[in-house]
Amino acid sequence: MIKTVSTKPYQGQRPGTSGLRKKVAVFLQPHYVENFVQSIFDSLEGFAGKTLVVGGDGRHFNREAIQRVLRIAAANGFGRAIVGRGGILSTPAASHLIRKNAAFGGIVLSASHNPGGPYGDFGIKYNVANGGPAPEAITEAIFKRTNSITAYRIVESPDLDLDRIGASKVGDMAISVIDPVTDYQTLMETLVDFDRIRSLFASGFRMRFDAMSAVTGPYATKILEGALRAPTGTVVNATPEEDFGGLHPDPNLVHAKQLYDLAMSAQAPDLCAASDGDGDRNLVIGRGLFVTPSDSLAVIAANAHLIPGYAKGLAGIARSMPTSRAADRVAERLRISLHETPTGWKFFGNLLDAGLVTICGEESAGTGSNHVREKDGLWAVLVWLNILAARRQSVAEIVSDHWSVHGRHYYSRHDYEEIDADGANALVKALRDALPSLDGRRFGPLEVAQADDFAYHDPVDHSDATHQGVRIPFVGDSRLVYRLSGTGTGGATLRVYIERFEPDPSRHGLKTQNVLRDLIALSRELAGISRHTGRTEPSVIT
Ligand code: VG1
Ligand code: CO
Repeated sequence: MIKTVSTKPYQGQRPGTSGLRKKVAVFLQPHYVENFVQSIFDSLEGFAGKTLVVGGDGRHFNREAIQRVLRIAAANGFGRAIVGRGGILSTPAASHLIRKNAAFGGIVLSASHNPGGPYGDFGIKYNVANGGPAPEAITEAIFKRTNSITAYRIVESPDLDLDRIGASKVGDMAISVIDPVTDYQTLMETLVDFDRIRSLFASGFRMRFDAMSAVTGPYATKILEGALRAPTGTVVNATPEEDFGGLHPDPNLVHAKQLYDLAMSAQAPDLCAASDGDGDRNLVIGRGLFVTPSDSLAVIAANAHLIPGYAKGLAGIARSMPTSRAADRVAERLRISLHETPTGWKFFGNLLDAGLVTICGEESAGTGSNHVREKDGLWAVLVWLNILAARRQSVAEIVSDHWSVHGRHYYSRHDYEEIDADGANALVKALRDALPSLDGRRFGPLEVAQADDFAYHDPVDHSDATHQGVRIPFVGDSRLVYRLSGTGTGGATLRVYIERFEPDPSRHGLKTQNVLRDLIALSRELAGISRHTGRTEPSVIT
């Protein structure tokens, strides 16, 4: 039943910030998926007879890809596969299943917040036994293998019925098709105070959760409207669609604009929230106030003692380098350690495994904790609900209270999407070359302090990651950061992160883009953005 099929390498199967992401059309090329999946297994050892978790965000090609992954896994000797019904598993739920079942690893099929459908994007990511994304040593080994692969192994078997819960087989490999929500919900019940949130909803608290026609729909409906008894209709766009209803499942102020407008309107519910394609990102907006993900991380950390799962205190906090330093101020006050890592959740895994940190976050709408090894969108929303239920204040009150204690980090990210890759690389190179001449330089009232190209030394496995983004801090705690995206599928995307610290509470209610105006202008001038990219304005501002 096992067939060996000869194949030839495809160029460019290098996993980026979070797995291999390409246009669907690229994945549809003959053997493209098979090459990559076989390359994953060729880069691993010791999985014979072990368990693999398989699921995806339900986008176009998800079902087909899962059938192929299962056939290749069976042919390579995995003993069992756990598959979400309908091929659906949110990224954090997959991470939990790997951990709970002591699986060898998992394959998550997702391009996350990227658009889906036949003309959209697809992605494949490998997660290791701790439930987290494979570290760079493994992703690089996989990439190497894709360049030399000559054959893959696959079993010949009929398609697995993905919609029927229960046991079956693909080749000699046992299959368990499971409900994707049950285990995840049980985990949430151990962390968050469900009784308290139920009484919050019973008291008339109103929220809207926009699942963006993506994977969190079933999770949010069952947990928010089911277990927590939020009114029916709280969760909108709750059915996962293969093309996300033709929209971009990215929970930011651009792609979740309707939700944002509602939150800013007279009819605003107490809380608006959303999650992305694969359920690992979150958006939190109070009535009249968008909470930046950087602030969200800081507020969650500062209030963690109100949440049963974290009542004993935090070991430490980790944030990706471009994330604002709001969390650093909380860590300082709590006298716990703060770790600054490169962009991408894979860099948090070792810190979490070693017990050095409890809570992690990224400016890109990612927040999570040691309960899994991925960021977790619905978890962040539940944690916010727990804080709101415990404090019985509005989101705006909680956040302004936070700023008055810690100061406010005004923060914005400007993305220049789908620019020419050569121009983008030239821009970054010019910035790097200019670094030695930047220290101490003055731009109007702004004086540069120790600019560098961020490098990370992992304190646990002692691996090094270099060239992780150019940091230009200024005296007085303002900062510019530049890096190129590692998740895009067309050209290059330049991300510019702009931050200004404001200690004075009388200046905490200003408009972010106004407060950052001079830094924004400087960000363009300093990097020659229009010269290198031909763009004078970013495509997305968050
Ligand atoms: C982006 C974000 C990063 C996040 C990654 C995966 O990466 O900036 O913080 O970890 O997406 O998120 P990049 O390289 O494009 O900046 V997800 O929800 O798309 O898996
Ligand atoms: Co995602």
